[in-house]
Amino acid sequence: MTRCIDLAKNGLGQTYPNPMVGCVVVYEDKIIAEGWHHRAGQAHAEVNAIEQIKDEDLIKNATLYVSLEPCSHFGKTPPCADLIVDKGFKKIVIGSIDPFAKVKGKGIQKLMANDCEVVLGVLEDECLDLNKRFMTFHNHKRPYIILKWAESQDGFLSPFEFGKDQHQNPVWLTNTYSKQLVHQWRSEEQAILVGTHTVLMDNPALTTRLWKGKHPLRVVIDKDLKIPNSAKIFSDEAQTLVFTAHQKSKFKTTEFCQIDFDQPVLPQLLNELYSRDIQSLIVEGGQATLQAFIDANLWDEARVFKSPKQLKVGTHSPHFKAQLFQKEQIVEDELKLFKPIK
Ligand code: AOF
Ligand code: ZN
Repeated sequence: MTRCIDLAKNGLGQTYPNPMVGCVVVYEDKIIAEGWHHRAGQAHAEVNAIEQIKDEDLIKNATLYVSLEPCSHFGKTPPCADLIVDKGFKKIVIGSIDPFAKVKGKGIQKLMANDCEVVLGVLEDECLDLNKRFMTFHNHKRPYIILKWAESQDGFLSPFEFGKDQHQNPVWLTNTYSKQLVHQWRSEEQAILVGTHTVLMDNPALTTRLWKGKHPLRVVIDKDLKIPNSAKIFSDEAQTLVFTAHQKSKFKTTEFCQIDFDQPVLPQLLNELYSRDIQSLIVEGGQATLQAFIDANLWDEARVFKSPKQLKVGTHSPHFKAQLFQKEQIVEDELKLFKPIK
C-alpha cells in the first residue's frame, strides 16, 4: 500500500477533479504490475496496472492493492470493479473508501458479490491524507480549508509600526523564502480568500508570481463594494470572485456573487465554491476573517509562520519557522491567539 501511495503521487496536480490513486499487483510476494491515475479523463490506476501484467494466468492467485476503492460507475471511463472481476482477481486490498456519491461502497459491494475477498482500510489514514481535498469536498460538501498567517513571537498578527512621518507601515514578519513558499502553497490550492480590510491595507495581487504554477481563484468578501477598481486583485492575470451584498455584473475577469449578510456568511460562501467544484481554499487573512473561520469551526489545517521578532522589544531578525498543524493537533483555545493591532 505504501508503494500504491508513492505511485499515486506521480499524479500530483494533474488529476483534479479526480483523486490521486495508485495500484500494484502482487504474485508470490513480488510486484508484477503497477500503475497510477495520470490525469482526469484518462485511465484509472487499476487499468494502468492491469495492462502491465504479462501473464494473465497469474491473476487468479495474485492480489491487487489499490489506495482507493475501485469505481463502480461509468464516468469518463468504465468501472474498474467490473474489470477486476472480469480479469479473475480473487483478492483485493483497498486503502480507503471512495466518498464520491456514485461509488461510495458500491465498488466494494460489486467485488464481494462476485466472490472476491476484500481487505479494507490498509494504511487508511495515509490514503485519506493523500486525497484530503477530494475527501473533504465529497464528505463535507465544501472545500478543504487551510488557514495561513504569520505572527510575531509575542503573538501579533499583521502588525503596523509608526514611521518617522507618523505613517503606519506594515512590519514584515516573514522573509523572501517564506513569500516564495506561500506562492507555492497558493499554486497547490484552487482558491484563495481574504477579507476587505486586507485588500484595502495591503493591496495584495494574490497570484503565484514567485512560483511556477497556476493562479488560484481569488475570492474576496467585500460587503459594500469598497475595494477600488484599481486594486491588484482585479488584475487580468487571474479570475476573481467577490462576495457582496449588492448586485453587480461581471467586470473583466471578476465576477460578483450577491449574498445575504444578515445570514451567516461563510456557509453561503462555501456553498457557492462547492457548486463551482472548488475542492480547496487557502485563507490568508486578515485577523477578523481568520477568526470567523475558526469560530465557525470551518477549517482543516493551519499553517503558521512564527517569527522570532518581538514586536514590543523590537529585535529584528529575518528568520522564521513555518509550522504546519493538522486540526486535531490544536485545541480550540490556542487559536484565540490574535492580539489587537497596536
Ligand atoms: C478508481 N481508480 O484511479 C480513480 C478513481 O470520470 P471518471 O471515469 O474518471 O471517474 C472519476 C471518479 O472515479 C472520481 O470522482 C473518483 O470517484 C473515481 N476515481 N477510481 O477506481 C482511479 N482515479
Ligand atoms: Zn476506476
